[in-house]
Amino acid sequence: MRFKKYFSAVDSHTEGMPTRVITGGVGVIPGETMAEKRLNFIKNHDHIRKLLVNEPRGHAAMSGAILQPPTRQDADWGVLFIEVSGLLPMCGHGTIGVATVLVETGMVEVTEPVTTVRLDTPAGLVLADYDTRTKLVTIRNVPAYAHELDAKVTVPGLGEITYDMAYGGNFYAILPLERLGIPFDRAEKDRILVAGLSIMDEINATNRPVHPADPAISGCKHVQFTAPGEQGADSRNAMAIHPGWFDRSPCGTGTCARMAQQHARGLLHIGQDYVNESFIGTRFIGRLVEEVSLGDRTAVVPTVAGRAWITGMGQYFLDETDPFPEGFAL
Ligand code: PYC
Repeated sequence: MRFKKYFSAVDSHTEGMPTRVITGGVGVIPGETMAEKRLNFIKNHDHIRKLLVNEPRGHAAMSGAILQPPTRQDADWGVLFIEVSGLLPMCGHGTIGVATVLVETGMVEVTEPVTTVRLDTPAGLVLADYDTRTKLVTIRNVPAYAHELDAKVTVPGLGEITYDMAYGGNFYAILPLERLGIPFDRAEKDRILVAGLSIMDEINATNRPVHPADPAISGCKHVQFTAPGEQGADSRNAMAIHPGWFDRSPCGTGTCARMAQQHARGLLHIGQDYVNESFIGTRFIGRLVEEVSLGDRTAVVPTVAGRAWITGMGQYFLDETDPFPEGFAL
């Protein structure tokens, strides 16, 4: 046996959704900003992502974060978010996982009762307040905005679908699941997923969203099917994600996009809490804290709070004779 690659990681989950935090083995990715490092990684190092998230080391809904030195002086760490669909500009559950790992393993200086971790992400600076009394991590995300309300797309097998497109660190097509006549029920997950993937394909082919301040952020890989909230939640979601899985958490950037959409519709005010529930019943508490400009758009700054738990520490290897150097997906 001889190792070609060797990575160290701290595995965690945020309200059910995994974040494999890669603490060593990747090296420093070239780039003046985290956005540049993300593009460089996509072009030259994507085999590392595949190895770490695909089977047999990962699975079809695997997600992670690669720690990097920050590119800006006001940040503690830089982060690249990896998952089976590629490299995300930002990831909310991943940020909560990274902040928890950094604090609980002592990789940042810890202050009681709240430690603020400043993360340099490809989408911008994100602050994470870790509360040592409750384990609750509250992130202050990059600005979110409603990109288009009541957009229409014709989808084979579904007909004309009306949806809202909103950005919360990634682009989200948002629509009530009821509109497709499918019950909000995990037993229906296969039908929901097929519909979500068809909708995102058509949107990307005909009305691909592009970020107003950063054209490198474009395209829709997430469809947020909503259902009315129950027992104190404002909304529930089945978050269908490319290439074919559901977020297990309520989705941090998806919750931010949902709040921006609700704000644009006059249904959510600055300072109001918004409880978003996942397909497995876990919750994030969101809030919009201020209005800002984003290019030529009006945007909102969201916060999202949730908890993460460390599940293990791992060392992942690639043996030089391994026939699957990038893993595989079934
Ligand atoms: O929490 O932002 C999020 C997220 C994005 C994709 C999966 N989770």
